[in-house]
Amino acid sequence: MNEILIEIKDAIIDGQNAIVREKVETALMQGLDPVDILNSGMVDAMTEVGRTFERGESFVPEMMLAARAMQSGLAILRPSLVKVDFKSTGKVAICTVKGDLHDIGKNLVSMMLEGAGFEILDLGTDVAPEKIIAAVRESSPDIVALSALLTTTMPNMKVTIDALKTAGLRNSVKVIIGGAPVTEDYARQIGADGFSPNAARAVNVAKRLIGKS
Ligand code: B1M
Repeated sequence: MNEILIEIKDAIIDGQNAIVREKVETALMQGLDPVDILNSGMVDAMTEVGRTFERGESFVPEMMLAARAMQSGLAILRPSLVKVDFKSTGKVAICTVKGDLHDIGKNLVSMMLEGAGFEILDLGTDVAPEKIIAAVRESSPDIVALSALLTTTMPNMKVTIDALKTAGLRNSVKVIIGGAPVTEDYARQIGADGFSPNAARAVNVAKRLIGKS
């Protein structure tokens, strides 16, 4: 792996915000592909943090520091990942479901969708179905995009879809879901319209669902 990508990965794992920002800037100046910086340097770092957490070698504070360092790197990378088209491809209301505070993956999906010309309505993290319903009523998005990182919060995706049905809104929006524990099978089971295992593919799924692929 390119030396600077290793340095970015190590700095994220160590929670070194300033170093991450500086190294991402350097990598961009060196002409590295922003998608490689993201996938090989940054996402790899979070995967490693997850592994050490699982083995009991790191703890929540380390995860938080790494997440913060990842976000500060993403802030530098964002303009290079996102080049918004003039005409909106469609509108997406996106959030992490109720009970779930993980937002790095959701933010990446937002950025990729925004880069593909979608208008993004970011409802944030730990979002209750009622708030999503209110957003659908007020803003009429084409797609509701739900992210969950915990096996304990995944069921809130189904709760949200059921709430949309009860509110009589299910047929007015497409629902796509994703997040580390989520599978295509699960998406089918709970009646979602689409699933993506990563941020890049979420763009194709979203475009296909609204007939823009
Ligand atoms: Co948490 N955490 N965490 N955590 N955390 C995980 C998810 C965990 C797998 C770690 C582990 O044990 N190995 C584990 C979950 C286990 C499980 O459910 N089976 C876990 C746990 C247990 C917890 C707590 C319960 C810990 C505790 O307090 N005891 C707690 C829960 C808090 C809560 O949400 N209520 C907790 C807290 C936290 C922090 C706050 C410290 C921090 C989050 C900070 C933040 O997001 N702002 C954190 C972190 C950083 C992680 C890990 C290390 C990294 C997550 C991440 O950002 N990955 C994570 C371990 C891991 O995933 N390796 C872990 C990078 C990101 C780019 O990937 O989010 O998967 P990801 O997104 C991908 C795809 O999934 C997909 O595209 C993205 C880009 O390709 N995707 C979508 C995501 N959403 C999508 C939506 C789509 C489509 C694709 O369409 C709509």
